[in-house]
Amino acid sequence: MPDAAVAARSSETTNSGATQQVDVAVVGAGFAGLYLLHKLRKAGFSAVVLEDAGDVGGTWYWNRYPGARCDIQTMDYSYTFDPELDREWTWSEKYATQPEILRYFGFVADRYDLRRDIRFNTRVKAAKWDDTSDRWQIVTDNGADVSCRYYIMATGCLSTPKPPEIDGVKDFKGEIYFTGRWPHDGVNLAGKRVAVIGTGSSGIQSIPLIAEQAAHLTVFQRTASFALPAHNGPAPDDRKTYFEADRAAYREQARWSLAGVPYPQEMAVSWQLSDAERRERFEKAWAAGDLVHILTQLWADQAADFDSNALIGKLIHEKIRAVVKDPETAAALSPQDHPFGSKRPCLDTNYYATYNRPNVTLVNLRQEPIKAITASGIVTDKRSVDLDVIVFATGFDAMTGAIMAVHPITGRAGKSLSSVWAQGPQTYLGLTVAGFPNLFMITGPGSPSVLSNMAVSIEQHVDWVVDRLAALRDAGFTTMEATETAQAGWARHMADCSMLTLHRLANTWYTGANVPGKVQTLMPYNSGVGPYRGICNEVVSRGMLGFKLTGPDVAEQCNDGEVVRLQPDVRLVLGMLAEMNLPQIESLGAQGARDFLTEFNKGRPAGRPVGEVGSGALQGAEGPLPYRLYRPATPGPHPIVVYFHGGGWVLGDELSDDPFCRDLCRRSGMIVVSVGYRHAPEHRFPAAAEDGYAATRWIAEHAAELGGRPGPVLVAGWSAGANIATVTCQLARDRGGPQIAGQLLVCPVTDCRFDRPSYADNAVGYFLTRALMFWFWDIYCSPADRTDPRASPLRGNLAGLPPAFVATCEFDPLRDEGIEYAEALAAAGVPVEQLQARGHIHSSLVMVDVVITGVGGRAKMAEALRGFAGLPRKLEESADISPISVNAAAG
Ligand code: NA7
Repeated sequence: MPDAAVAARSSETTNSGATQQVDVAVVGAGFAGLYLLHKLRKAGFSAVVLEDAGDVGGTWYWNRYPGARCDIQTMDYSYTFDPELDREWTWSEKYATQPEILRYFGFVADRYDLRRDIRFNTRVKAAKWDDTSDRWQIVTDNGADVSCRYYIMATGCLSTPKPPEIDGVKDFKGEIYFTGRWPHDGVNLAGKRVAVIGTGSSGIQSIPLIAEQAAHLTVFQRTASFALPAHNGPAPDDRKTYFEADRAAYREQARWSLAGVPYPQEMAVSWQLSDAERRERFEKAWAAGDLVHILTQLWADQAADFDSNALIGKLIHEKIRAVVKDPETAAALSPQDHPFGSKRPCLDTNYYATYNRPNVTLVNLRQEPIKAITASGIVTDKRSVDLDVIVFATGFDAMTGAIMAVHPITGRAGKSLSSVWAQGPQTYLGLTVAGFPNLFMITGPGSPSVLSNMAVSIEQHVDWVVDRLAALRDAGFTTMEATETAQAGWARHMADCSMLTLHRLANTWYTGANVPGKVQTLMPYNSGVGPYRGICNEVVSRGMLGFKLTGPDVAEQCNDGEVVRLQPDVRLVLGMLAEMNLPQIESLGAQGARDFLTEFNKGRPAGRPVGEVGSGALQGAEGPLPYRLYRPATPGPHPIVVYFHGGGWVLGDELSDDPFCRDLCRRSGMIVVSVGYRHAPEHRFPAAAEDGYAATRWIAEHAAELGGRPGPVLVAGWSAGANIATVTCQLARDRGGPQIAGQLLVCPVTDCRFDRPSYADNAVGYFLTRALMFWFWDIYCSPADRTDPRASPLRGNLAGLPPAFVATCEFDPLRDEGIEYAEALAAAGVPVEQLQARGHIHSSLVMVDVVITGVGGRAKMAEALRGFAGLPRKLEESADISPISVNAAAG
């Protein structure tokens, strides 16, 4: 049905006694609720929207404080489901004011004749699932109760204001206002002594305008926010031109982007840019006045890396100092306690300059907390401020508040949502909750919601939910419920994602830290609307994975499981590789595969700087071999790690694991010497193994010349390189040296058998394939030689080997032989630490600056090397941000 014709369709609701019977009840007539109603009607469902307010608009109905505006460019904060609607409405400004946004919702409601199915001034008092009828029973405070098959919370993320939490509010004799519940006919502040408590977006937008009216304004600030000038006015030409060039393409790009606004993925990391280049990017972002721009376009690691993020903080502090004349006030306004972007940054108009006005005072609550509100004003530890008006800009019980606190929701077996969420919100996809059949949330906790352009996220949710309801109906199902397995998997995925960004380091409403006693967890999904959309689509394409579907006349369907088991960044990398449609390496021949690897490696981030990089030649088993040496910036002599690169004994060279060698050198504070051993097919088994041993002996003998610490060396390697490293340990033990203090084996090849489960489970799809391993083995080693411990070290004598650190990855064909080797070492009495990297693939741990969730693992490997060398394990205090578990399995 064309969108414009939907208005004519009536929602055929019926009244049975005092109860209104509908297919779907929706709570909230804001951005989400309006589109839901339209889309439900279009899909042929009867629906009612229950709305507490007197009209449409949701958060924009209530938030009428002076200066209230959108902080996503309104061109992007619009419905896109109907291109005609998109064309009929033109925003007057880059960031529309609250009244204009409210007019837009009124326009939408009129255009699709939505109001006739919205019950205004109607609050839901309770919602209960009835197992016998498979329906929700909704109790309202105004008019008929409602019985519905599906219940959808379109209650918004920021709609339940937080209570003031300050003693004495009731004693105050003056006027009290909440920005989130501002009087509709405005407030006259002229000539009054006004206080604003709170300096989030609402405070920062309203303070400059309140200061213009009030006789005196005192701002009570607990946490300074980062604010950047909005530079409001007409929509900027560059964005408008981009949009108008191809509106449909622009909207589609937004849907698959990170934040719901089309911007390219920034590739350059902070340390690759000079100071001047960084400043130039920052100035451009500052001039753009666009949160999405400054949050995503400065440098690739700005949201993930603490040090890179701190560079932005310093540049913003400079800006604040340049505007605010009083240095003490400027310092108080400069955020020091959270990374930029980890708490919602704000857009302002004259915010910092407002503090230069003679009628404005900033009170820094970190230095003088509020003691109480009294009849005449506010008393802090250091002063008493007499007031006529107090404005609370103190924020919301975000995300869960509107769903949970508004009314009791009771699911199966009488369980209440608040009891199920007592330890934090549990959802599947942020859309559904196990135990609450046919209950849906639009932009609920666990979905991108507030970390995205809400418009894009809302439309995606509404489309997904209504399309599912239609598909359910067509298949004869009447209930849909998330499984516990799927929900637990989503919680794990959310926890993995939360390690990717710095949000966890801030006290913010994103984590619930603003509400006393609220369980803290990163509530929005932080890995982007595009990836999230892909996951929701995958749930459908995999047969409604993680949902149980039932109906009176059909067999129950439950395709149980977890939709994402990979680490989020590994999933992205694999997705990008799949899009590149790369050839099968084994089809290229040895030289072709080597050329391919060289080209492929050109696309990865360059390794980070170390003290010095050198190269030279050493003596291998049958002649000179090239090496690359990485020296730390710290004074030596350093212990030496002899490193063997990966590549199946066929590919790679002493340079091919360059970023990983640099990372090992930086993190361990040791010299890393990467050896260019000989490859098959030119030099088949045992050339690589014998070169490994000879190179280690040579390096140990020439340690002092290399600037290293004389004495035992360490060995390390990845994949086939780890095979060479551990074979070297066996040979060194049997051939009288050199002394090796420890071995780091990353995803090692340890045996020639291919029948372990990991070979079957991870045969394809995780970069290193079973076919490629077969090819490597065939080229390197004839079947008769493969059981030789120099090829299959698992078959050798493991007693008396140096202590080992063995890292394996869950989605790697080599996983099981690596674990078996670690266990065999331990059984032979060798001290072993095992790292089993959940959700990772064969190359995860060596993909430095690409697989961020591998950082914790890389830190642990470096620590292990230091331990082997007798150094304190930690080079520097570094936050452990890895979801990887390390089990000591000491022999
Ligand atoms: P926010 O961003 O939660 O800001 C609330 C502000 O109020 C923030 O500065 C809080 O400091 C402060 N606050 C909260 N409680 C208190 C008490 N008890 N005492 C002193 N100060 C307090 O809400 P907004 O309404 O400004 O913005 C919400 C979102 O709307 C915004 O992010 C945009 O997405 C649009 P704290 O930081 O907790 O120390």
